Amino acid sequence: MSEEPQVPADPDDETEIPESHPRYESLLTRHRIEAGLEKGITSRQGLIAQGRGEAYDYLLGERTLPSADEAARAAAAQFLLADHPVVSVNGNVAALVPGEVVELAAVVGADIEVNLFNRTRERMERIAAHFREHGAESVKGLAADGEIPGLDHARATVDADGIERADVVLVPLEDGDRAEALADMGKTEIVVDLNPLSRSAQTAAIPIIDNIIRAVPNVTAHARDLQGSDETTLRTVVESFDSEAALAAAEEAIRTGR
Ligand code: PTJ
Repeated sequence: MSEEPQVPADPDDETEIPESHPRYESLLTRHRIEAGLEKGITSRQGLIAQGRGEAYDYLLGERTLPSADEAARAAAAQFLLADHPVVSVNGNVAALVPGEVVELAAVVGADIEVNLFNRTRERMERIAAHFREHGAESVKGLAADGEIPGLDHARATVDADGIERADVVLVPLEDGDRAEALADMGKTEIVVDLNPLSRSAQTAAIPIIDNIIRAVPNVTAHARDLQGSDETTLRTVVESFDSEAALAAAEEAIRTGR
């Protein structure tokens, strides 16, 4: 007699996913993205982006590489050195790590700004409300009075007192065009992306090649650890990070499985 399957194919509630399951994190991620789609915060393209990310995560061994951990520490130091840090969030980030983003922003004193590839007023408002439900006091992105030069109108729209004036921006799961345009504005860019070959990762000052589910809490943990460090210590952490070596280490891990 066959045993009952341990994991429902389509759990209604994420607490139904057993933590002991070997692919727990992947199932949890899928569940959150599906729920995000149902709530109208994640786009249908977001499902495809998630599938692409998952494939890279599988090849990376669904773990945080030592090089990704170093990147997360450098990101935390860079945030603590910033005057106007911003965490840019889209429909996938909102679905996957809303509470974790709110916590990170609080620890490093960053603003949260909704910035969408497929921008609609309705989805902007839903995502902002979703972050407020998860504890964000204010969420930027709806003023839409600023601009990223070099992009078409919808994708260029930002808040003047948010991303436009930011010195350090975390852009997770970003498309390459916008990551490049932000870097061209002179911003110090921290990217979270599972693909070390993506243009966003290649453009970033600090590319974190890791699943956002692991990366955001890891940056927060490093920020807590580094809080209270003097400027010289923080600068040393940032300057000793080698982005090219980190990208190469991730590519090597994908190619060799080590
Ligand atoms: O909500 P919107 O309208 O802003 O749209 C968001 C998406 C993600 C649909 C949009 O930005 C997009 O199409 O992105 P791309 O060009 O597919 O790039 C997404 C990148 O994120 C890819 O390189 C994926 O490998 C990576 N990625 C996907 N899921 C994860 C991830 N990286 C880290 N963690 C993940 N869970």
